[in-house]
Amino acid sequence: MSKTTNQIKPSEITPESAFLSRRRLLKSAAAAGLIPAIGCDAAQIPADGDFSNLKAWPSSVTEAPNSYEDITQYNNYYEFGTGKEDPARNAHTLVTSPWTVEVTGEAEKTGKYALEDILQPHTLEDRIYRFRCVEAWSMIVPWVGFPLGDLLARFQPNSQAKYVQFFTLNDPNQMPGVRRNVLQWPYREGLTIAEAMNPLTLLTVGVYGKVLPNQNGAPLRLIVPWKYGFKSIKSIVRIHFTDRMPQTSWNMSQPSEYGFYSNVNPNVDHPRWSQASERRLGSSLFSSRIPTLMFNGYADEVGDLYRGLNLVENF
Ligand SMILES: Nc1nc2c(c(=O)[nH]1)N[C@H]1C(S)=C(S)[C@@H](COP(=O)(O)O)O[C@H]1N2
Ligand SMILES: [Mo]
Repeated sequence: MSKTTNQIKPSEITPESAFLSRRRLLKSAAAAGLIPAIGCDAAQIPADGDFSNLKAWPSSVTEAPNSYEDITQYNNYYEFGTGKEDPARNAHTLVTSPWTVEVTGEAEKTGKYALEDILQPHTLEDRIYRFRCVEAWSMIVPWVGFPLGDLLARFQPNSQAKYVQFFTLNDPNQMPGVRRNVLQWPYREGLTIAEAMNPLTLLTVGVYGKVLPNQNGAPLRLIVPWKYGFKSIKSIVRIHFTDRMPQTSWNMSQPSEYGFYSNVNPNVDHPRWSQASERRLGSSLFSSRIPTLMFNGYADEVGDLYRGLNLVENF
């Protein structure tokens, strides 16, 4: 991966080894009953960018995480350009504070919420997830966040709320990429309400124990680890509860290639390439590709959501 002009000083990054050993320490302390399994610290964006008291999530994958550099220098964020190195170079113009999220549609408590109020009652967790792009590269990422469902419940969605739609900021002054019609802006995505409430679906504010860099979707993004990466929408400014299957940017641009569900599925190929295997980012170019797992390896957790659904038709 080549260097960019927007390098984060090494001194600002928790060394990966220190981060991971702190994580092991937390985990064993929790197992020994030394610290409560559920923390009671209210979540907030720390001024120094460094989260503390993260609760280590027991179900994290044990594969070695990718490097901080892989995760933050090779990105998809079309609002800042379509090249993989464009977001790290360009996303410094995004203003992430103050940040407001608007809640609309089929819920009791709609309105505008400051980011602080969104985060306040929640406990942040450190979860190491597999993350796979539809383009067949993948990473292992230690995200910081809390279950989206815990937030959605606070808005009291009503019985008409069958789906949830999300929107990214759309500001040509901050986002040079939205001046070109490569996608329909604002970037939008959606989930069924059951997918949104699944405990794996993570509302994400950090990576490697640090506040999310802009290029990874600061200050608030989704991570849906059993779906292709484009479902994991960045820099969310609106959450909309609806009774219909909502529009999603990639489906609008190319419906035959990008379905609403977009569950990782090695048996259903993209029309232009195979989805049976993937290339783990950062591994040697000469190493062979690894097989892609059904639901990206999360079949035990989410398989029940799709019982009886034809996954070839509902791709
Ligand atoms: N708003 C917005 N969200 C987005 C995208 C984007 O272009 N705009 N790209 C998606 C795609 S295709 C992927 S693979 C992931 C990449 O996330 P990462 O850069 O943190 O690895 O973000 C997703 N979320
Ligand atoms: Mo992607």
